[in-house]
Amino acid sequence: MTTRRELLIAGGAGLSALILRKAAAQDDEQWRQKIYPATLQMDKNMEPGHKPVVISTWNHGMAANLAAWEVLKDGGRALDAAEAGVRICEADPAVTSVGYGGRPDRDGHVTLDACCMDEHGNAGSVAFLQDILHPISVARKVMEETPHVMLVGTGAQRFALDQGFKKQDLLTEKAHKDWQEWKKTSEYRPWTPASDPASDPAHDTIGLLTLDAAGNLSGCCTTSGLAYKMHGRVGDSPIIGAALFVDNEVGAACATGVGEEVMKTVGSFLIVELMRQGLSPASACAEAVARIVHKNPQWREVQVGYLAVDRSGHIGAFSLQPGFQFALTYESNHALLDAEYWQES
Ligand code: SD4
Repeated sequence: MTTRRELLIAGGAGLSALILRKAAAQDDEQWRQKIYPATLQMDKNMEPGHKPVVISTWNHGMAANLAAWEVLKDGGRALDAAEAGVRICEADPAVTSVGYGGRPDRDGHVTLDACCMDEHGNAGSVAFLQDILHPISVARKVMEETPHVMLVGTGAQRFALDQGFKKQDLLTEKAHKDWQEWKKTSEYRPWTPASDPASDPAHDTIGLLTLDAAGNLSGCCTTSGLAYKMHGRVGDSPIIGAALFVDNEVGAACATGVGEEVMKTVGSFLIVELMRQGLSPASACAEAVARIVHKNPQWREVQVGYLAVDRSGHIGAFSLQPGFQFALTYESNHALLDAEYWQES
């Protein structure tokens, strides 16, 4: 039998795609009912979208959203709001996977990945950047001041210093102590559901999406990456299309979790393209998680969470494992919510 996925691939363009998608719709519905029933129910009861709106990953997204909201509520630009939001986490030493206070790699270096995208499809990114407090603002400078999209390592740092950013040691005493403790076993485990089912302090990248009053979308993502990663490892967070993608005609998506899984499935780009084909933000996020499950037999060992917003302000969230929370802010609403997660059929 032809699978839904084959039908989608076969139907690459125009009318034939439409016909094939319709033919697949019934199978599709049954498959979705089985795998993510709550998301589907949410789709059916989909309320009108919200504009402006901010959505971001994890508990620390609450503070970030408030900073973003300050910009949006007065009619500010989505990109300015997104940058203002994630800068809060970059500067907060209590957030152990972003900027200052972030856990180091296994050699004791805090190395930063960040990217941003605006309503025009412009993108900027830095990877493996060290000793700069606000990598997101360097990424924005790359976007706005250079002909490039991505700068890495010492080149990114040199560019940041040229732009007036100051050097700062980002390894806090606490992160240093935790690293020393980790070195006693040097056991590297990006995520272990059995030992830490509800939350994982090694996972708290901030991805933040904004829709402003003018109807424009933007997004930012910033992280110190997976704790105790190999020196030189770069995750999904600075990769346009993986941890972040924005298409003003359709929507925006961002990711958190084990970046290798997100990169291999180009998660955020996939979500935006699925929304373009008509999936709701929630179903598109669920489908992106389904790709990981489909491709990786070890999927129970990793966490990935996705967020999405469409251009009408409908939002979606979905994760591979339980425990993924996201912050949602619009009008007088400001809440931390649990994402739906993959159910084994
Ligand atoms: C990475 N995606 O470096 C990041 C880590 C992360 O929540 O999202 N943690 O792979």
